[in-house]
Parts: sequence; C-alpha cells; structure tokens
Amino acid sequence: MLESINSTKDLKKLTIKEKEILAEDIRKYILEVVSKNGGHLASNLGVVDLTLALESVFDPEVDKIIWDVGHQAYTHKILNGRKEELKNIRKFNCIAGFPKTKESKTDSFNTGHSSTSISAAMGMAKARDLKQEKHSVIAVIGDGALTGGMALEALNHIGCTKTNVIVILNDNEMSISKNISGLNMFLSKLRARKSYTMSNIKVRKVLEKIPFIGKIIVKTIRRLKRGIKQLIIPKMYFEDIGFKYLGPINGHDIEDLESILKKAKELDEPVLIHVLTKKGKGYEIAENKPDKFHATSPFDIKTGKPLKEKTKDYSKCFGDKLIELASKNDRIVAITAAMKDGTGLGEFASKYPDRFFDVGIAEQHALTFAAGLAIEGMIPFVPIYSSFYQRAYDQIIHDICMQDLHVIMCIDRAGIVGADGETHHGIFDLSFFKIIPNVVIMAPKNFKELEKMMEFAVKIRKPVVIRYPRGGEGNEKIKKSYPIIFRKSEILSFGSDVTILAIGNQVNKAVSISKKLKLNNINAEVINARFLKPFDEYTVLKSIKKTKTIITIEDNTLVGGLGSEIKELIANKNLNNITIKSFGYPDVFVEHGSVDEIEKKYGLDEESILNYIKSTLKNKNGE
Ligand SMILES: Cc1ncc(C[n+]2csc(CCOP(=O)(O)OP(=O)(O)O)c2C)c(N)n1
Repeated sequence: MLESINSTKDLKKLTIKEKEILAEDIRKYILEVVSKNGGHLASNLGVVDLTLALESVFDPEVDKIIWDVGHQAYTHKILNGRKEELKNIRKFNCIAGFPKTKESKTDSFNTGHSSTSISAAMGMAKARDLKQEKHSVIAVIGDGALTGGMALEALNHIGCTKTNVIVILNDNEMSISKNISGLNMFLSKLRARKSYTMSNIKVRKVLEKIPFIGKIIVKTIRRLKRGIKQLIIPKMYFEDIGFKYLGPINGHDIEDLESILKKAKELDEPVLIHVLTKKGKGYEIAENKPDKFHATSPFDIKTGKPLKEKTKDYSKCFGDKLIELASKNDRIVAITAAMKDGTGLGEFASKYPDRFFDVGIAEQHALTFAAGLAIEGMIPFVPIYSSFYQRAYDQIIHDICMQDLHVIMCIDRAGIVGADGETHHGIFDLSFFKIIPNVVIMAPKNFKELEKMMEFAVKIRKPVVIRYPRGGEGNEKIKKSYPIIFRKSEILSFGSDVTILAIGNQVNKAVSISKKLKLNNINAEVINARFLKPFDEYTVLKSIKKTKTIITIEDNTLVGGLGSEIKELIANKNLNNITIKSFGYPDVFVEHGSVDEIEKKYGLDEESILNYIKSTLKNKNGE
C-alpha cells in the first residue's frame, strides 16, 4: 500500500480499510528506518493513524498543521514528498528529524522545543483572519508538552478570544517517562469517559435521519448534553476556558478520528480534540518500554537491544557523583524538567525520592523553583540540556543571579549534539551565561574534572554553571589534573611558540594538537580555561606575552564566547603584535550531522586547527 502513496492526494482516495493497511506499512517502514538510523520511535509509531486521519480530512498544502516538539512527524514527512528521503532522515545533508519549513511547504512551522505549537497556531489563525482567508489551523500537542507553561498561556489566549483553532491533544499518558503531572491527573478523569463523544456523534447521525422530528430531538439532546457533561466531569477545564471539548477518542480508529475531525472542521470556535494513543503502537517491545524507545540509537528489531552497548557518558558521571555528594550533604536536591533519565538522574530519583523533583516540561518553573529552594538554604542541582536552558533565561537572571543564589545549573548536551540538529545543539550557552553578573561558569575537560567541579560548586555560595557535552570523554586521556581553584585555569603543557587556550571537552583536542605540533618542533603552551567567568586573565596574559600567538578553541558560537573574551582582553590591555585566531561556530544556526561532520564543515576539527597553526607560524617566522 505504501508504494502507491506519494502524496496526501493519493491518501484521500483510499477506503478506511486501505488506510488501516497503509498504517501498518508505515509503522513497519518507520521501525526499519529508526532501527538503522536511530531517532524518535515510540512517539512516531503512536501517531500513524492520527496523521492519516488528519491529512485525509485536512489539506497540509493549504491548512496549517503544527506538530509540537516535532519528533513525531515522520508519517507526515512520508505523506508529504519525503517517503524515500526518510531512509536517510537525520543524516548530514539529508532531511531533518523535525519539521522544517525550508524542507516542505507542508511543514508549516519549525519545532524541536516543546509546547510552542498552540502559540504559533494562534498567531497563524489571527493572521488568517486578518487576511480574510479560510483555511484551518491545527496544533497537535502531546500530554507531556501540554505541561509546558507556554501551551497553557496559549490556550488561555485562544479561549478568551474565541479564535478558530483546533488543538489536538495526543494523550498517551507519557512524556518521555510517565507523565506524573497534576494535569495528567485531570486528563485521567477525562479518559475515564472513553468514547462518550463518538457514541454521541454516531447517535446524532442516526437521529437526524428520522423524518420531521429527528433534528428537534438532536437539538434538545444537545441542550441537555452540557448539563450531563458537567455532572460527569465537575470541572470541564477546557470548556470553562473557552474551548469546545471533543473526546476522548481512540487515536487508533481512523474512521472515528475522521468523523470527529470533520466535525471540528465545521465549527467556528476554539476546539480541543482529546485523542488517546499508545506510544510505540504496533511494536510490542516499544509499547512495553516507551521511555526507552522515545529516542533511540540503532537497535536490533528482534530483541530491541542497541547495536552498540552504551558506554559511560557525562550524564551518568554527573548522576553518580550527585548521589555521592547527596549522601554527605542533606541540603542537596535535584530538579529535572521531564528528563530524568536523559540527564542521568534515574538512580538519584530512586535513592532520594524526597529530594528529587520532576517538574514536567517546565524549565522556567524549574529554575525559579530552584531559586526558592536556594533562598531557604537548600542546594539545588538543575541538570537541563543546553538548548532547553534557553527557555529559562529570565528566571536565571531575575530569580537566581540577581539574588546571587546558590543554584548549581548543570548544562548537559553542550556543544554539538548530532542528529537532532539546530534546535538541539548547545552552542549558545557560554555566550548567554557570560553576560550575567554574579554567575560562575566552568567547563570540565573530562569526567574527573566534572566531579571536582561539582564538589567545588557545592562549596561556593553563588550561582554556578557547569557545562558538559553529550556522550563520553575524548580519546585523549589527560592525566594531569590540578585542584580546582576559583578563577584559576590549568596549564597542561608549557611552550613558547603558541598558546592554545581551550575550554571543556575541546581541551582534549588542544592537547592532541600540541603533541602533533611537537613533532614539527613547535612548542605549544596548552591552557585549560576551566573558568570562563571569572576569567583567569593573569595566566592567559602571561602566556600571550610570551608566545605572541593565541589560538582559542570552544564548541560554542564565536559571538560572545571564549574567543571574544580574549579579543576584548587584548584590546583592553592595548597589546600589540598579537596573532589571535578563534575556533568555534560562526553566527549561524548549525544543521544536523555527526560531531565529526559538523566540526569538519566549520573548520573545528583537529586537522584544520593543526594546519592553521602550522601555516601561521611558518608565515610569522618568515619561513
Ligand atoms: C523545552 C523542551 N524541553 C524538553 C524537551 C525534551 N522532550 C522532547 S519530547 C519530550 C516529551 C514530550 O511528551 P509528549 O508531548 O507527551 O509527546 P510524546 O512523545 O509522548 O508523543 C521531551 C521532554 C523538549 N523537546 N523541549
């Protein structure tokens, strides 16, 4: 069936039975692709039927469909011109794992970070109304993403303005892990009245066919209905804030889904359709462990086992060390924004359930909540991925740093993250944290240094940032490791030809480069910055004055990071005749691809840096 489908026009010609067969084909296809490439599996398998129904009733070329987070849009991509390309999804120079407006007209809004779809839908609907256009605007959002504050802000706005927007709540009772929010408690009350709406639609259709009195009966029942609903669910939250609530409905019954979507399409008011789906649908191993198959590396379809065994990564190192610190200090607590396992907090959560808080996808709340804990003397560790920290910027400035509170902000997935791409790379954090007063910014070169920095962070009563990358340590096993001293960098090798200043995991690259330079009789002074703020001007200036050439390496944008720190320093001190070159990312949004591919493209790979140093020194020495 999949072979004969090339667009949603083909889809619209199919019978329900044929669509059900197509759904099975698509699930198989997605499973094959993700088992080879890695990617988001369980969420995609869960929305195949919903996508088929949605794109049968609506026209993605005309109507606007916004996929919240966007990790579940594989079926949409298959139906909209990217069936073959799906085989290479998430690979360098191939289609992205998330909706991209530049990939297709049918991707109406870029997503990647959660809880944005309803706000975007509201904007697009208002633009439609102002332009006097007629299409539908639909946001598809999961129950996890609905816990994000923005989603609730947008519902609030749409409800009171009575804007014609359709919100499809894809409720699978899961965020990445189990959804344990208060909102989920409310949704479970709604789930309890399964198929209420569908039986309503079906009864209405039958009644309307009765000659003369059919329509009158339907009208009378409709009046009664609201009263009955209020009896069944005392607090109809969605209806009370201005939405027409339809559901709950079985998200795997394409026929029922199409009926309810057609009904929603006719209405000129805000509508929320509550759809119940199963994460991992059709692949038993993922159905049983949807959290493990939310995002996965390549795996064996038969067993579900990863093709490569997972080795220790920074998140695990962080989680293990936190348990050790917490055993010695009962003020230490941990906060996650729906990423317990991703940030390495799984064991901490089991060991210290009272000191562990999963706030849902609510980074802003997580940070101000941490501020509240800190002002009362607790020591919160808040590991959040770098790109999601972006969302809590004002909370960091206004609630934490302005009050100089002792919150330890652990920036996981800093730098290039790989296949998730531009929305998920963590290449801005050094810059956006650097401009905030009071904050102390550190980045470790390896696991051991991360542990030491965590110990150090507990001792200093200030807002602290510790940033570390996705994955494990570099190949370079650096044995030297001096104690952490406030503001102090670490000199890993002395030399007089060139200073190489690096931060975080880039220090490994600097050391490796220096060894290769040595073979060419070039002696590099390698400095591990350790602190970006406060910055160790003394050590670095001393080195620059000696070598007259400084190379900086960071996996961050060059705008406002380590490199610009040095440029400002050189300018402020009026140093002349210094050669400076900064390696980092230019002022662009970096696409998806492996770390190696991306580094090569942007000249941040070892070979490019090595060649640059060699040729610069050659020219400088007039050779
Ligand atoms: C702001 C932000 N924080 C965290 C994440 C990481 N994340 C991606 S998907 C997801 C869970 C989404 O759950 P839900 O919306 O219910 O979708 P499902 O995968 O269950 O279909 C999370 C926490 C994110 N994408 N954006």
